[in-house]
Amino acid sequence: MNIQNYINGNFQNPINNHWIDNYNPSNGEVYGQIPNSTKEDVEKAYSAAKSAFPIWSKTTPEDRSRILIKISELLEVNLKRLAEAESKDNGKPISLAKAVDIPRAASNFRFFGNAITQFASESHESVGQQAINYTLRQPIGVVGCISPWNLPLYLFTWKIAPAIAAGNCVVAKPSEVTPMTAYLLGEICNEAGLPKGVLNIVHGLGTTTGQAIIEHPDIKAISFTGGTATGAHIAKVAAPMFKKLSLELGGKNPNIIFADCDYQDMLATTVRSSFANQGQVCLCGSRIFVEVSIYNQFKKDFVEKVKALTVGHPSNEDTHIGALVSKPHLEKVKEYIQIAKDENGTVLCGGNEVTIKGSENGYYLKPTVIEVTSDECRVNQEEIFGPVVTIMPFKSEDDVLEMANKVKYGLSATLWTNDLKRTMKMSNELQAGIVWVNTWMMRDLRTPFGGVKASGVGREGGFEALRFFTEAKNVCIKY
Ligand code: TXE
Repeated sequence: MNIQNYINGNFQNPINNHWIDNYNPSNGEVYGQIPNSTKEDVEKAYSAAKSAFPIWSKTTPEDRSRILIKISELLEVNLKRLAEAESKDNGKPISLAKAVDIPRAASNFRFFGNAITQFASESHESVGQQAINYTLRQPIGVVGCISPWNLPLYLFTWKIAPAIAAGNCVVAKPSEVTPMTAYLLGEICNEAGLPKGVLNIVHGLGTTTGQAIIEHPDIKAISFTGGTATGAHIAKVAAPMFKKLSLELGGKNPNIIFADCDYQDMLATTVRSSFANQGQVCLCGSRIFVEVSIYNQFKKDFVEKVKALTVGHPSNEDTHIGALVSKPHLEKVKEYIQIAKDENGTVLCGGNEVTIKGSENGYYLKPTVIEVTSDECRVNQEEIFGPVVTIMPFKSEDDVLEMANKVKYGLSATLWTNDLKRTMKMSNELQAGIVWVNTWMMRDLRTPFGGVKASGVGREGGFEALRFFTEAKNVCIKY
């Protein structure tokens, strides 16, 4: 199926009529084409957004809210169709797309549709000076949203929903690897009555289409989720233009297990936090540290559970582990397994590709557990972003804290313990934007979301996102 750009409420071909193949990771076949958009297409999208801005930015929060909630409802109505498209485009198990990705996209619109009606200005009476100060929260104008392939509609809408809720108009680019549900979102926005030009979706490569968005002098803010190297590049390009940036980048998250935890709960969740979406979630706990007294027991039980996971076709309801997103990504992950072996790591299970009958050219890899002897080896330091985790024992709180923090990333951390003192100490000292204690991936959309160090700058979620997508202006009136 070929898809088109969505500009000014219309679906259209790229100006140069150049196209990129879109692959189905479950069988390695090309199943459609997407626009290979250029600077000219981005300019067209920008013009549409610019024209829509004066009216959209003056609509009431209630009017915007009504449209966002309508989009949310239509995403729910179309859940099955969207989940199937997402699973085919990305390789993720259909059960995951149905239960998590698409419902979350709907929640994003519902949440920000409601949040904007509660996003109140602050005011202060400056006692003694006979003045009153208040803060206007004004939309920025035209903003850029660029999203990755791992959670395609989930992350695309996580940016778009707050941007338009706050009164901005958007030029957005989904990943060229997984464009399908972003394309379908355009249809839904039209049906929900979103005015033309408020959202414009341009498809294409990062280095051309994405680059045109970040270089555009009048796109004043960029919300980006993707790789750390791309984030650094965006920061460099954007700095001389003083663009506002929100960068959600890679992670190498520690999963720290103490002997006093609820063992069965921890075990089941650790399987999920290691391999959900084939380990292609920036929040996956890819470095597992286990207190030495339970290390051997954990190793045995964990490997047993991982071996029982079903690697299969993404459209099969029983599949736990679907296909990796692309051939180059599969090759990258396999390279890391070799690097682990070269660095004296022991592959406890997995480590090799899987052939699925009827889909022999799909990108399937067995979930892989590697026992490492040093926390400093490359597989423990670099983001692999696949179904590969490392495990190693630790002796004390201080030892594990040091190892957990000794990476360039700082997105999330998971802690398993029932000791309150330890919980407080560790959660204060772990270098991460999110710390989960005795759970993983439990999300409340009101909370701030983002990382420290090489995991990015800025926070998404709740009022943080609405603050990002607005400029604060102080007005001081003397009376
Ligand atoms: O990401 P890219 P890739 C990590 C993960 C993965 C690695 C690379 O480790 O293996 O990043 O993945 C657009 N100007 N994460 O190469 O390139 C691109 O088109 C503007 C972590 O797929 O960063 C896509 O839309 N845009 C992550 C988006 O950026 C550009 C999720 C992300 O692509 C651009 C995904 C440019 N010059 C990968 N170059 C997470 N944090 O969840 C690329 N893009």
